[in-house]
Amino acid sequence: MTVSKPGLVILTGAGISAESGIRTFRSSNGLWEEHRIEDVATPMGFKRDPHLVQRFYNERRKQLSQTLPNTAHHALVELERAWPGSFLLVTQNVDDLHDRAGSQSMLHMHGELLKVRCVSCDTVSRWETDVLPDSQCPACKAADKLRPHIVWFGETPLDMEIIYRSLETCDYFAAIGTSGHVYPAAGFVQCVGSDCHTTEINLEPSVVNSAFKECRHGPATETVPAWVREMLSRR
Ligand code: BJW
Repeated sequence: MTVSKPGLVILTGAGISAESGIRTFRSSNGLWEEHRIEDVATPMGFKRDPHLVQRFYNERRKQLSQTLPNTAHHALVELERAWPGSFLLVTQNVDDLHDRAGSQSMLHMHGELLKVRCVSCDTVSRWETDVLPDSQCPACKAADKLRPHIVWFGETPLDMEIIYRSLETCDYFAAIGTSGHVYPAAGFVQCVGSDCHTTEINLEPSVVNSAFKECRHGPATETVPAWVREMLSRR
């Protein structure tokens, strides 16, 4: 008898990093308060005022160095290491907290704060400090051509083919700490097969919560480790 190995896809959003001290986007004191979305998170905003956008991301890069992964990030690493089948973590977060916790099979679908992309040669490079007007691309040496390696509104998220393929075949799908406002991630729950068990884990019901078979609400540092323990006891 062959026993099939269960496939698991997990989507995370800003809520998983909230208790590490990174503000979520749509909370009352969210990041967007000081800036309009269209000014800092669209290609048009960058074209209009690149220095404002670079300053915004320089500031966020600095904030990141003052944060640490929390127990929810660590629990997902434990789950990945012990999971008997295929495992994919898709994060919308541009922070590096999953990376620092030790997640391996992971995609940053909205890009990464600690990377820049050269608009001249398209090379993506790691970048931990401020981007300044005279900053040069490490690959082609062009000055003033670096942009944040972030997927802004109207741009295509990264690695979508791999993500859709994994969603179509997975047995379990969980969305953690995401409000369900931003597509295509908000529609992932609709992309899985009808036998797939879908779980929402969020502080409160998201706007797409009715699409999930199971919903768990509460802070991620409590709900995620508890869910991981249950998933591993099912093996
Ligand atoms: C806790 C917690 C705790 C708090 N514990 N939980 C009209 C209809 C439908 C779609 C569109 C439309 N018009 C345009 C679109 C498309 C557009 C879109 O979705 N717009 C909507 C606003 C309507 N999307 C795009 O443009 C995307 N591209 C695209 O669609 O390309 C076409 C394409 C698709 C598929 C294949 C090929 C091509 C690009 C989207 C890019 C999103 N970028 C951002 C900004 C990045 C810049 C930056 O970071 O500086 O990414 S937007 C922002 O939202 C960020 C996030 O990743 C994303 C999602 O937010 P998230 O993570 O859900 O955060 P919050 O704050 O919303 O929610 C946090 C949740 O946590 C809350 O529910 C809290 O309750 C909870 N929480 N504390 C557990 N302790």
